[in-house]
Amino acid sequence: MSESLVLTDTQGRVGLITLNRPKALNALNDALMDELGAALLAFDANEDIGAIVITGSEKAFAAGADIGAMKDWTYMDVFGADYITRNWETIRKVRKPVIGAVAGYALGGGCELAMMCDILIAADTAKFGQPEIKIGILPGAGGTQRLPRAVGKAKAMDLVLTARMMDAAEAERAGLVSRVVPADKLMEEAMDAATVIASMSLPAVMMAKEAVNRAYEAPLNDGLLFERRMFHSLFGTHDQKEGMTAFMEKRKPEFRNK
Ligand code: CO8
Repeated sequence: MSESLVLTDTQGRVGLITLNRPKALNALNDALMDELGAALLAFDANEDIGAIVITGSEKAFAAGADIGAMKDWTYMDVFGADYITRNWETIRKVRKPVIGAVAGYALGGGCELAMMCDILIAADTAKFGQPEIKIGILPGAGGTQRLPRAVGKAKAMDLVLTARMMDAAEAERAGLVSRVVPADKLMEEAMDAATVIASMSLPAVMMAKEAVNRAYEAPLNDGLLFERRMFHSLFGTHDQKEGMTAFMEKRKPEFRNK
């Protein structure tokens, strides 16, 4: 039997997903994306899990979609069928927070996958890029849309048109990643951040994620209204009462995630 292309593990309330195609630098093919989608949805549905971490290997988070698999595709293979696309967007269905822990290359579809995570923590070895132009295509899973939103048009255009890579320090300055840490501390940092998130009240965490994402999708007035309604609705939860009561009583809250 062939080895899984995606490994899963749990640590407390954190679900860890490791892309496991290291010899091909985690090049993303259908089989891997199917396994990744299934792992994400399983953790999302698991009430013992409060946050998810996705990582790759030391050398590569993922070096892009599998060029060998794509090489002979025709227009109708890509447009007419659901090759590769069928599980590309599954991560967007996940309602719990997803942290991307990136070491080494995050290129093409790998960078696009990273950008679909809610928080990116990078090792100082991380390299981000959208080099598709070098092989006669353009980014096809959000690279031309999410990258400009994250780093601005100037840098996105530079990366997409020249295919140059951006190192971790530049990615942090540009706002693509939230933290850069030494490579040997990457997993500790990512798991710690996920553990902190998973210790919060799940309804508040899920609504906060949804509300921040709204900022990318809605005009300010709509986003503000959405946030306000989410805020109101949390007053219907046990955890709001418990969180505020615990603060007043100077003790740790005991959230029930409801
Ligand atoms: N696809 C397939 N195989 C790959 C890929 C890839 N993207 N990247 C690396 N590999 C393989 C290599 O072929 C090599 O295999 P082998 O050992 O059998 O020869 C192995 O991984 C190791 O790679 P290298 O020997 O090249 O390692 P280096 O350290 O010399 O170089 C690089 C590392 C710079 C990362 C180099 O491998 C590289 O440039 N890779 C390709 C990067 C790239 O162009 N990525 C974009 C791909 S296109 C894309 O992602 C479009 C996404 C659209 C998604 C749309 C969905 C809807």
